[in-house]
Amino acid sequence: MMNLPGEKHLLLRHHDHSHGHGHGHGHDHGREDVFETTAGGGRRIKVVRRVLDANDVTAARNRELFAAGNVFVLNMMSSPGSGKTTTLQKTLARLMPDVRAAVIVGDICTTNDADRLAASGAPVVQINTDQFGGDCHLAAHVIEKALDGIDLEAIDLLIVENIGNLVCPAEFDIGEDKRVVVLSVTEGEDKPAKYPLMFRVCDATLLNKTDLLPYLDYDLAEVEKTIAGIKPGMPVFKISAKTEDGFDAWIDWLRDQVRDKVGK
Ligand SMILES: Nc1nc2c(ncn2[C@@H]2O[C@H](COP(=O)(O)OP(=O)(O)OP(=O)(O)O)[C@@H](O)[C@H]2O)c(=O)[nH]1
Ligand SMILES: [Mg+2]
Repeated sequence: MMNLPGEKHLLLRHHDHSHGHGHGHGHDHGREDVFETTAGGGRRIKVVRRVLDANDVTAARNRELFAAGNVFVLNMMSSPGSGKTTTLQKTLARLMPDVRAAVIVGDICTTNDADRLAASGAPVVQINTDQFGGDCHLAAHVIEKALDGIDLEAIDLLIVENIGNLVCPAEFDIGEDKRVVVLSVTEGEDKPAKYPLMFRVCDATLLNKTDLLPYLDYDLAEVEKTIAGIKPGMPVFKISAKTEDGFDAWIDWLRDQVRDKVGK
């Protein structure tokens, strides 16, 4: 499906409650405790990995669609405010129109990020999760629905800006090819050590807001050592999305990933 001329973005509000979970209601993505009464009256507890299994099935379906459309898909994750949207704005400006890109952006509320990203000229689909409890991550079935608004044949690169959260998005495969985490220097050196799963599942780290380093007591060597301990060999690109310092290496890496899959 092509975007209509002049259409800036498509707002997808998500109503499906089946995969949602509210905070304070036993926040558990992957396991559902099933209590069964046995013939003898005893109670047996089965742990069923229902939600994550269902997610994996949908993610595999998404992956097939991306392969058929010859589209490279990047899942970009971070804490709120680390600079995902700003990095994307600058990244799209460098890649387009040579690389034909589209964006799916997830937020609990507002279309702020879609409005910012639409200025790039890329088709943008905003997902708001507020209507079903404010899910803190994008699940594969949400991406599947958002794909209704994107013509995969017309793009080479799909970037998913996940919901700002350093924990939950790391648990959900959405069918992407690669994952990157944006970590800003204002968050503190200890964040990779405190939230290791995110760094373990990612293929590159963008260490952002380096323009602020002169004003901080930030130990770059320590954070790089911690990340290397969690995911040996993972590239860590030191960037400033504000000044675009360090962007060349990041853009080269991303272009290589796209080229490896889609051949351009
Ligand atoms: N100084 C400085 N500020 C930055 C940089 N990158 C982003 N910011 C600022 O940080 C704030 C948050 O940036 P966003 O790009 O909105 O962050 P985000 O990760 O998309 O935020 P959410 O989508 O809400 O999770 C904004 O005020 C940006 O202008 C940077 O490299 N340097
Ligand atoms: Mg954002």
